[in-house]
Amino acid sequence: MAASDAERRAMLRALELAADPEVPLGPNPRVGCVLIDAAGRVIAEGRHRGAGTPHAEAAALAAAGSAARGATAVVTLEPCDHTGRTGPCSLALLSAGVRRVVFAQPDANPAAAGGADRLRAGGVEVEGGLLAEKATALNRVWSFAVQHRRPFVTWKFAATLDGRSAAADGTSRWVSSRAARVDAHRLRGLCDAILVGTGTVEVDDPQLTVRDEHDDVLPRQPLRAVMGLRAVPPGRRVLDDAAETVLLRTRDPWVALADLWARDHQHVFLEGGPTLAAAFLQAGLVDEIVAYVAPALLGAGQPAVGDLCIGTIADALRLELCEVVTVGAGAEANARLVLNPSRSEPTPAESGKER
Ligand code: AOF
Ligand code: ZN
Repeated sequence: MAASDAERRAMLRALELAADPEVPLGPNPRVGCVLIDAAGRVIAEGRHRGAGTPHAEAAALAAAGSAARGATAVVTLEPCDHTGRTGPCSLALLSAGVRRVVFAQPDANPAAAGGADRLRAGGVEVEGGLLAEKATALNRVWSFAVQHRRPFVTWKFAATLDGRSAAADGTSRWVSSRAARVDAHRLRGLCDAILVGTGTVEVDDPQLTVRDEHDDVLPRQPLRAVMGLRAVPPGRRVLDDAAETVLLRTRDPWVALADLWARDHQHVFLEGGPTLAAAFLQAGLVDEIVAYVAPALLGAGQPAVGDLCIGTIADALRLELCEVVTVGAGAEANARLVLNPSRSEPTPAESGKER
């Protein structure tokens, strides 16, 4: 039976619960659940509050108590069917006597999937896919990471209009405006690991923390990861106690991501220099690009990305432009571009034939 209007309303509420910005980002998805009775009235609500805490369904069932019997559970993610940090929601819903389950996104995690089948086998009516795009968008990083079994990689860089990240004499502070740097810190804070190479640590000595607009270090910090075979010189700011730091003794992007994945990290903010960026791009391991472009020209100096071994325009790495916004105003104004590295075909004007 297709979803009713009441179930649709309940799903919109469940999505609201799932999107709670107070819930810390971590290895788990954002999930909300609303239990409604046969008349469409809300019996109880639940949301997932971070790794190790009850799943949204379990939270809603606990709030409903015996009133869950005969109810419909409306949940943003297919109920899980595994014992991970907590028990299977499929069995919890069955033993609570829920009559019907409506979910949005199918469980992307192969280890936990199968809840819909288990519930159907137990005699529960199950309907999947209601407002699935909204739920999937909410968990885009989590869905990608559990499917690919590696972290989602956002490569962030700041450059001048001619793509330079440092001037000819090596100076690079500050390419982007203050407003752009504050914006970049906000994005850093949404990731769970910041990755740079040993070269960047040696040359720029960044602290790699998330700071607010007053430059104060925020309480919750992503992991700082430094990859490369060179040792990190003592006294570097990345080794301070403002956040945890790991040293990944590899130059191989796949090895670095496997290590971060094994540590439960799902969203890597790649902030390395041109060599590291080129290595990740060539390995096909950049999933999103955030570029801050300053209205300035250098004409010489270090490019934002190193050699990609592309010799001719036909081989250019084509990017899909997803968003262009102005960050800051007046002298502070920079452009923020969000791009997707999936290859799209060049238009004839771009292909160089007309020139
Ligand atoms: C959540 N919250 O509300 C739901 C999840 O390690 P565990 O036991 O917390 O299980 C995590 C998996 O459970 C997760 O990858 C997803 O597939 C499924 N459902 N997870 O964190 C929830 N419903
Ligand atoms: Zn569950």
